[in-house]
Amino acid sequence: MSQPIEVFFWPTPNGLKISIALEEMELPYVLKAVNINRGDQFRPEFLAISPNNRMPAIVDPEGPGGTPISIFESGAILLYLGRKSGKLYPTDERARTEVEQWLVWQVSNLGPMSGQASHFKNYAPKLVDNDAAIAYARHRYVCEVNRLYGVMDHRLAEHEYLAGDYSIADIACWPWLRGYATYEQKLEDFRNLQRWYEQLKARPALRRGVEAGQVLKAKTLAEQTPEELKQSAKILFGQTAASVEAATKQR
Ligand SMILES: N[C@@H](CCC(=O)N[C@@H](CS)C(=O)NCC(=O)O)C(=O)O
Repeated sequence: MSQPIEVFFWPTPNGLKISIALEEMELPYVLKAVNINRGDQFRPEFLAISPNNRMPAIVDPEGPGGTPISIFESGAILLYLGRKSGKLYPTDERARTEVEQWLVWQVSNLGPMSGQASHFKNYAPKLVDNDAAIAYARHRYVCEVNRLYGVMDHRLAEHEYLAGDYSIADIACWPWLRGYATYEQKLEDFRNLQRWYEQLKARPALRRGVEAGQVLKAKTLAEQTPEELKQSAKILFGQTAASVEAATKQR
């Protein structure tokens, strides 16, 4: 039996991509909580494997040549897992390139734009007192997410999945669709996207990946003090180079 892959994880959309992929690929794994609300992403041992102070990251004890490897960035992790398992990432060059296009599209478009849309709806109003600026930013990102849903909807009108067969490209995108209401979108406006979303949601392995994240979060939050919870906005927002510098100096 191979050793489990350690996943440094919090159940946000970027984290869920990895637990879902591991379930789908039937690779053994263990989730290690990186509670980003508590500042775990700045812990020296985490920065050593994820210098961008963002989760997810993985350590595969049985990496290339049988020795450990660590990887950060969800896209790079999905590509690695696809190569390792031989699943959900085709070997044919044309098919592979198609998957890579949609995977890179997700990490550079759908994820960041949805994240900003959520920030200006859910967090900015509690952080700053400037309704006009917030309304502008909120509108800008909600429109961009809407455009991106349109792009996916067109693609899925003619394709069952985003890139050939079900792949790591679909897994990268799906967790970002879960919060469509948070990004102020109506899924029923995008019939093909809705069909794809529901189709994937019915997959047992995908559901197990989501469930594993929820269990870990509940357990970790139960251990967090109310004082720590109050500090989370300060930890998450307004990070600068100095935040990383200060954390790095602890190493
Ligand atoms: N491009 C990165 C983005 C990862 C990312 O943004 N992770 C967030 C949670 S979704 C995080 O770790 N946030 C911690 C923080 O903001 O300090 C990836 O795809 O892995």
